[in-house]
Amino acid sequence: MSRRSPGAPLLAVVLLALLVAGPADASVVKSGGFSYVTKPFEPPPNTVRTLVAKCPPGTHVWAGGHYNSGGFGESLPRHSYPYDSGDAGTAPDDGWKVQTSASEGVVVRIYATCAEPKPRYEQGSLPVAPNAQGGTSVDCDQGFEAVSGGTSGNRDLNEVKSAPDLGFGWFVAVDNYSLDPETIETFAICIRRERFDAFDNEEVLPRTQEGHSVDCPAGTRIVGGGVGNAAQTTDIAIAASRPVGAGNTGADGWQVYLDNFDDATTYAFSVFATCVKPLN
Ligand SMILES: [Ca+2]
Ligand SMILES: [Ca+2]
Repeated sequence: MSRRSPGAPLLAVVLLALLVAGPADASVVKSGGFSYVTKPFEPPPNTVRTLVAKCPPGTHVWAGGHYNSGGFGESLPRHSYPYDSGDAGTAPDDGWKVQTSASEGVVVRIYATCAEPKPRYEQGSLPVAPNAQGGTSVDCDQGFEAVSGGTSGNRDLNEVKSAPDLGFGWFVAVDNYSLDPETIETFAICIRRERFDAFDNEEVLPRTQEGHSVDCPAGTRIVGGGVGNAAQTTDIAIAASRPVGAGNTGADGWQVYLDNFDDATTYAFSVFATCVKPLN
């Protein structure tokens, strides 16, 4: 990624240190009652891997995301979602997984926003026709707000939209590159407290990668985020979608990079951050 958010120089130094050391253990930044986990990987080139950032013991996942050091077309994330481990029960509260591929030498970072209060996890399924895009909202119960969401499933489909919807849920969409109908799993993570949003618009030109970030409102902390766009065909990939500035109060937010594979069409996109007041 060639562009960084204004708040990124310190982060860049930290990332550089990690790069010099090579992929290492997860780092955890604590702020406002949240544990922000970052786990770096250097996956084998051009194979699809599922990479994991685990929440610390005693915490549950509220959101997650991914970033990579590659440029246009050098990484193709398929799905980004909360997962369940071998703990008691089946709640996908244990951390964040991202299914992705990357070119040689590309470092991929997986992010998880974790906290002691346990959110409510809503799940659904979405059938998608061959060579088409399918989308759906995953609703939260009345009185809850969605702070994040995602999809999991076949590697021939990739997530292209993931954002708060106009109601009480989270909207996700995937492009199905396969010749078969496929069904994916969908997720929304819902909380019973007030959500503060930030969003802004950007454009991605044909055959390029574009990034954009938004900051949380003053007095709030980043939880999750995502991206909406009007691309209706298999033109777009979410190259990165991640929290930035976590622990840096007043300069935290969400960052998205999109790859536009179309030869002619410029697509507008919206970057969203979901933020809450500190938990403690
Ligand atoms: Ca679990
Ligand atoms: Ca379990």
